[in-house]
Amino acid sequence: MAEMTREELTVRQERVLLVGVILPDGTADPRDPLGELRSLAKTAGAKVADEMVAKRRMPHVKCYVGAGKAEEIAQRCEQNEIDAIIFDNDLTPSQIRKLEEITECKVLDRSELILDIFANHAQSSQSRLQVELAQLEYTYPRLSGMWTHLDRHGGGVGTRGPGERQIETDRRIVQKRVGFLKSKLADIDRRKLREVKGRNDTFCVCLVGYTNAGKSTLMNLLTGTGTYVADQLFATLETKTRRWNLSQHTDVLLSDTIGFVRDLPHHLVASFRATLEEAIHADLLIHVADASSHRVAQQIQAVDKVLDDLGCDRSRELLVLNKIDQIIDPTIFTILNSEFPDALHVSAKTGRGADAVIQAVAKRAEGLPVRIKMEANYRNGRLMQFIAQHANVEQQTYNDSVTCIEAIITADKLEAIQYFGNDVEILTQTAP
Ligand SMILES: Nc1nc2c(ncn2[C@@H]2O[C@H](COP(=O)(O)OP(=O)(O)OP(=O)(O)O)[C@@H](O)[C@H]2O)c(=O)[nH]1
Ligand SMILES: [Mg+2]
Repeated sequence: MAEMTREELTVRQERVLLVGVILPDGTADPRDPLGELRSLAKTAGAKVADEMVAKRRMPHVKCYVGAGKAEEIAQRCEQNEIDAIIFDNDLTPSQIRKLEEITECKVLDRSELILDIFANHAQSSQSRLQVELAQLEYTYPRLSGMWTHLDRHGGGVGTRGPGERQIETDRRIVQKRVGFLKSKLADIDRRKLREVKGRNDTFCVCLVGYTNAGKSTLMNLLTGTGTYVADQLFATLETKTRRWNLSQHTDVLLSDTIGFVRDLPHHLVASFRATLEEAIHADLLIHVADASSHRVAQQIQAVDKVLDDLGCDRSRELLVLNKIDQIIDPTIFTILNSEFPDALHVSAKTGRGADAVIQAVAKRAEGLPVRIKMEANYRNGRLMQFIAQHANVEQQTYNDSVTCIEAIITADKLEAIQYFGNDVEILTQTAP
């Protein structure tokens, strides 16, 4: 069943017509309403052969667009030898069926297209299960409609036609599979949660942001590793975690996650919960945004919405405006500064601004530095080693078995020192 769904709805190598219906409360870009859908379609491997935009006050109940427009779409499909029509809006199963009937073409909506991309990009068994679940839950209602034509050959009132039986068999198979996928994913979820919670001694930072904002590029810049980077949407589907050496004294964990997009299908967010577990439990989120996009404010808003839905604590968020190397007009900086006064400006490509990111993260991870004067038993080898590694010792004197140390140390390490035994005493604590 799942295999059939995937093949049924894929648009790879197909000639497609893009259709955008602009509604008064729509979130599409007014300057280029189909821009994002075009990128999504290309990422999915489709050949965009034609595009149409229509304005409506509200969706038409039967086929989303009006009857006249549906006919026009059908004509354009014939003229341009279109295989599939992709709507920028989310359609109901019956609207899709009606449009397929009128146009004699395969019709997909925006969520199905995103699901198609995810299905193509999913590599780990976990992300494959997640995509399959989202596909079954989202696309099943429309596929079940494929059997309704058989109903006409059924018996009279009260008898069950072959179509109806088929729907029921189908539904049972799908429900069983959905149950199986959910329980497998719940296992993975629990395992992931244990893994994330098990790291409670290490500060965890997670990169989040709109797809194609440059999260993976920034990850590579900061940790010096090779994560897959591509100028396409949803290049990253798996979460990758790396150790990031922030300073002489501190290592943190940095995770790169899946990108977000406006109107992300609800089922997809739910299914990818385990992948986003890192973001939910991170000590700090680095929200990466593409400052060179004129849609940056809307993209930031879309990401924040998903983070809120996931229950992330946004007070632990650091906004990073990336791709500043592409901004030539200085007035853009003035606008960005007034809209996002606390954001850091970086270019993950050239490395500009990386130091400021490191410092900001260090400040959160380590807390403020303090000057301390402390006494301890110098035979406490683990403590002595910890201090040598994590503090800048300015003076150290010995008196019998007691050593008196003056040092500058960050707040997090100072807290850790209290756990090294009863023979440790902090005498004074002042600003450095
Ligand atoms: N000019 C410029 N391009 C950048 C910068 N950072 C990233 N890019 C480019 O933007 C594209 C997307 O970068 P990625 O790092 O894959 O973006 P991502 O946020 O990880 O994207 P997904 O994983 O698809 O969500 C690539 O072509 C990068 O080379 C930057 O600072 N300046
Ligand atoms: Mg990426």
